[in-house]
Amino acid sequence: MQPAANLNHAAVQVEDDRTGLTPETLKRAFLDNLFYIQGKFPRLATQHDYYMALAYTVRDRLLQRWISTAAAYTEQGSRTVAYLSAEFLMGPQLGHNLVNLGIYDIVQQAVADLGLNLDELMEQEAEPGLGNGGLGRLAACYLDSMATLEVPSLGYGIRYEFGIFRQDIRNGQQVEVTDKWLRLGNPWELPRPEWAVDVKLGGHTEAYTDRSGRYRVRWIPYQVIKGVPYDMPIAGYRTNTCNTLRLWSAQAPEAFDFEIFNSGDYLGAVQDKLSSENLSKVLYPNDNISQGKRLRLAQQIFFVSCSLQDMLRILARQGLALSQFSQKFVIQLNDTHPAVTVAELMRLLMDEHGLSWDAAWDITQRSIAYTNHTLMPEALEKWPVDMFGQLLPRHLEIIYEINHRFLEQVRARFPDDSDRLRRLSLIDESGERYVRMAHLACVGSFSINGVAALHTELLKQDVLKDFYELYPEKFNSKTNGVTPRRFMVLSNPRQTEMLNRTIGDTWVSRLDELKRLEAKAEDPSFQHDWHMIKQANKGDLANYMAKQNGLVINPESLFDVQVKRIHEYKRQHLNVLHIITLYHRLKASPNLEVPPRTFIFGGKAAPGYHVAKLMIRLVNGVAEVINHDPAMRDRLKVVFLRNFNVRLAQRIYPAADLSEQISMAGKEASGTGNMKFALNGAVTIGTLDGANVEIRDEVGAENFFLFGLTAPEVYALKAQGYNPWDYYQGDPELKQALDSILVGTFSRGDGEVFKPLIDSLLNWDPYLLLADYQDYVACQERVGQAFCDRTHWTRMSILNVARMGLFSSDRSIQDYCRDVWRTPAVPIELTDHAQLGE
Ligand code: GL7
Repeated sequence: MQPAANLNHAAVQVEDDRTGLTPETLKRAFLDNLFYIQGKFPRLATQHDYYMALAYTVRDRLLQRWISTAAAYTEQGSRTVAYLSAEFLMGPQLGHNLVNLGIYDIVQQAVADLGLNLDELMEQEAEPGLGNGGLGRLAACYLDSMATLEVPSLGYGIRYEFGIFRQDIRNGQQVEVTDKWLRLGNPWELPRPEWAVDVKLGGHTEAYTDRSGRYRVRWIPYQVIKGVPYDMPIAGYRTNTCNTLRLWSAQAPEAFDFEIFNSGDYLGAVQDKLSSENLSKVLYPNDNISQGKRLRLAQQIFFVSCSLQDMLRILARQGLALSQFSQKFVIQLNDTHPAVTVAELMRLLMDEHGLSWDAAWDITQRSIAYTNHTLMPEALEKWPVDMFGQLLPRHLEIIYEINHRFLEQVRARFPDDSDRLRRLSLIDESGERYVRMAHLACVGSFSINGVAALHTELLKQDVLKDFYELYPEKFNSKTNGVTPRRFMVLSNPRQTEMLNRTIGDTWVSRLDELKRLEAKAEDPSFQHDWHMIKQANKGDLANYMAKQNGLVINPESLFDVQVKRIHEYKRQHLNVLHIITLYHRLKASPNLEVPPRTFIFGGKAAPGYHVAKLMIRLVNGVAEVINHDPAMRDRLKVVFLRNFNVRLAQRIYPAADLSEQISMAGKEASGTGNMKFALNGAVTIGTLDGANVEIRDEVGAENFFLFGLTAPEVYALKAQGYNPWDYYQGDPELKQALDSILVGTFSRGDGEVFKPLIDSLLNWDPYLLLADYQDYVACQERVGQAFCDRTHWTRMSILNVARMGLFSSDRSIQDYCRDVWRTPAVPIELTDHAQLGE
């Protein structure tokens, strides 16, 4: 270990402008940054310049904590969680950092004193949309909770140049626009080129004998790519901890390939550079679908290899031996996207650091834990063996060897069970041969967890049954959670203020304390205030919808909301069938007593997922008809909000009355939007799927609108032979709804547009919409009646919030720490920077 340079005499006197939290200091720092970082003065400055000046002001305060944190971890050699994820859906940083630093109000005031508006400045930030949906957002919530709980952690992922596409709606259809989030610069990252590493791809391997006569393998790659880390500070809520999210950006190792360059092929050399940089260019926009593209596999090995090499560097820097790797780090695999970790860690330890197979395997298995996030068969990653071997020849050899040893063990435990061997093998040999990434993750890790109680049970009984029989002790369940800092404090200031006034403000980091609200659920004046807050939030969203969609929305109407990725299993089209039914009923009986409703949708469809895109088109087609029907004015409105992202989500949850969580039971692993809605006082209509089950247990069956088949009923119905046609023929309202779509009522008379969607429902209906339709519509009638009794509804809303304490990501992280990671908290003291030179 090289000694730290003695900077003592040169220690920078950190002056108050970088760390101070008084309004005066903040204002001075802000102007200083405007002049000396943005190089602007007020007359020339844009709103974006002001945003940048403020962001740097906040960043300085983060860096003070960050440096103290890094110093403490380095000195103490603290056990660290390495959270590996292909996605981190971070959302805008400015507001969230202000909340966690506890300076939101002071900064709002300071900015106002300068004649600026904090909300407007926050609008300037391009959000880092480096994820698709729940899986990526969960990773972001977990970083927040790890920092808040003072758990040493490093998030590792990819710095995609283009995050999830921006969604435009033209003629009722989704249009994708590239997300150039880095265009105006990113004040929340620090490039660390000095910690760049090389990643090999392609080529072939050679065996050789080393000087001590041992068999070794060397890998001669076709291509080498440089990974450059960019660090983002992750501040805990009112702690001094500031952890790191380290995202890797791909670069060519040299500006030119000199061999090609010397041969005169200048453009070819530059071409090579471009192709290297493609690696971190764009996020694959699929949610719960695996695409099996070579570039995607290259992205996975890229960030996994960079991250593992980085951990080995840190280990060495702290003077620890390789054998101490699993004491220093626990690696959590966020789904199978980083599962190649198992083979890459083996390779690094054996080929690059000279360990034996057994020593390397021991370290690998002790260090890795795997979270499964899906039961969808099309999301389970598998790579054609040929493609895998061409890109990662050495890893394929290692996987074959792991498989060989693994199947030996299975054979010993279950003799004469070749069927079981076939099912468990890391290689799928039923047709074209594939590497099964979930199997690799299961064999290579000490812990396997699902993300909600039901999901874990289904993993044990079905998807990972054979692994459960083999390693029951590895399995555990960790119900997801969400951060109350972003999804309550930041997004719903009115409700936050009322909670603080009623039960104090400690609930923000101990969400169980919301329980104390229960005492207020019957209090008429509390109920009145609670209702007024919801109305004010709905008024804000109504204004936004007026601007975005040009619609006049009645804030008194029931806001019935479904926002999430568009997917057949999530069944947005079941929601639409209910809307059409209600529309037909109102047309037939204009005096029908139902409360006015505003149906709100939002969500992106994967660009290649045609049926999902048709579902968006259907929502917009129904909206066009209903919103233009004078008879529906003041009764029904349908709104599709474009470009659902973290920022828009924060506007929507606080304004929702009803949360739609209507996936077919057994398909949604957990869901996390369900939690965000309930924490903002929305009541759920939902199936017994994912975390809905636990949410209902917590809030009480009487405060939850349950409908639909259960997971066992779904399996039974499918086993007995499901025929959607029977339901179509047997229910006149259902038939009328489907027929109206088919004849073009919602596509300007064009009967072709929605034919694929309806054909699929009538002939196959894999997600049992038709089977659940009647119960759903009946349940929606009960929702409508309940909403008309304001006292009753408000009471349900209060009790939902009061009983949602379990669903904080802090609780999830505590569970991981206790059962899986065994990482003690490391409190951080703010250090005097002059001392850090010693
Ligand atoms: C998901 C699940 O679909 C979702 O139910 C879960 O809440 C989330 C986080 O655990 O993970 N799995 C998955 O592949 N995506 C998800 O959102 C994309």
